[in-house]
Amino acid sequence: MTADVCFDGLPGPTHGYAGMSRGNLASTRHAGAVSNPREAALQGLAKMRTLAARGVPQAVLPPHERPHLPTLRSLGFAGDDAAVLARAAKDAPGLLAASSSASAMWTANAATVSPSADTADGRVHLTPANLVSLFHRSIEAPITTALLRAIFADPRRFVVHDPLPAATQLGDEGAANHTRFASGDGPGVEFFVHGRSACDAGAPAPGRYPARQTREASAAIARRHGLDPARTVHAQQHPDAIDAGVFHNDVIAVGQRATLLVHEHAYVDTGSAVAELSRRVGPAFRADIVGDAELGVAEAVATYLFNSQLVERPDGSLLLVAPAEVREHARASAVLDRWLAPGGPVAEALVLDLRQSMRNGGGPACLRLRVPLTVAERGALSGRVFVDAALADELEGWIRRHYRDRLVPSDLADPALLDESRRSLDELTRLLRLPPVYSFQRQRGDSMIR
Ligand code: SUG
Repeated sequence: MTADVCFDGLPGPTHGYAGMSRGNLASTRHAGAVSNPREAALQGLAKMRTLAARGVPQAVLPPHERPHLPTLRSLGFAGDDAAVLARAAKDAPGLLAASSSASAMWTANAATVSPSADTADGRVHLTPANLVSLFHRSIEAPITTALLRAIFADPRRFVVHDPLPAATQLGDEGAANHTRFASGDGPGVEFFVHGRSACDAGAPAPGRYPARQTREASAAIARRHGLDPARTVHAQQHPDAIDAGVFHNDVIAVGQRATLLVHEHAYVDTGSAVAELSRRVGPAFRADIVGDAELGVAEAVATYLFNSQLVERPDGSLLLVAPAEVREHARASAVLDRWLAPGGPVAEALVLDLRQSMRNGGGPACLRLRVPLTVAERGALSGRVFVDAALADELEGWIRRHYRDRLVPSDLADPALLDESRRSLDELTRLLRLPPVYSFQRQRGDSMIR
């Protein structure tokens, strides 16, 4: 029996608003705002706690080390740590902000995952995303790879590939552009969505904002995971949707098992994509296509209705985990009510306050990476990553002890913040029983911290 384990990213101690993601309207709008890292982490943890309490297999991925001194040093800032921070703050505050981003919290961009039922060698395949479209996100790839290799360590069951080569032609943003459908426990159908084709100059492309995922990247992942081409579907995002702020597919569509909730303008040809999925998934497949008259693309982007999580309840019906913004918008709220009506695709909705993350364009679905695992595969994971009430309590205490409740850009140059961040991650490494994955631990020569 395979079930999705949701790996949520815990927002880190340097969570802030630097306006670095062009095409992500919330990120641009909140540039320079005062952030509250403690509240961000508590909101993320509350989501994990709520879903774990409902029996959803819930796991956690730790924050990355930030500010990332190796990145700043590689950019030519030299001296001791305090001098590196001071020089970067003076000469290139944008690079200091990029090196300090807590963006690894959005684990839907951590990797693309194919379960063992879908792959040629019967192992779970994970490709960490290279995230080359944005500098602050590209820094995540090596540490995500190290973390996934530490957790999915058993080579008989798991393959954690290297990220794809770091080139814009192979831009890859992970599971935010990938959905797996299935009607039973056998092989599923994997749906890959790209924003542009790097090798086809004639293909449509957005004019205003970047298309982050290329068709070539999606195809390479399908190949290296050993997927059956007959069970793989590719679709291109509508360029106008990207230009309206749909920087990932999960801003305009969400799917789970045999259900897809999608906006009519999500793809260049939404009708064909849905028909193809229906043909390949089989009669159980069900798509709810929301028309522009019911909710415009701009409204979908503003409310993040489609960035809800769809989670299976024990009876197989679907729970939708939506951001609070949906209920504050009459038309988005009406779509949710229609989905919830008898005979609709959703049995129940949970509405959560994730505003700290939402102000950076990260909703419930962005904060989690789904990893479909059999019971035996679950048992083979390393580390103490499954969230139960006891771990949630410990994480809450850890957040309250270490996180600030106010951060502004000038704080990033404060060497005390770097120290706090490192001390907190050292403690977290022990709490989660992970090996030393952070560079400051490796430099010290730490072996396994227990
Ligand atoms: O890549 N925002 C992230 C949000 C990622 C959302 N993920 C999914 N849709 N799956 C991004 O645009 C903003 C950081 C800043 O501006 O400080 C940021 O990186």
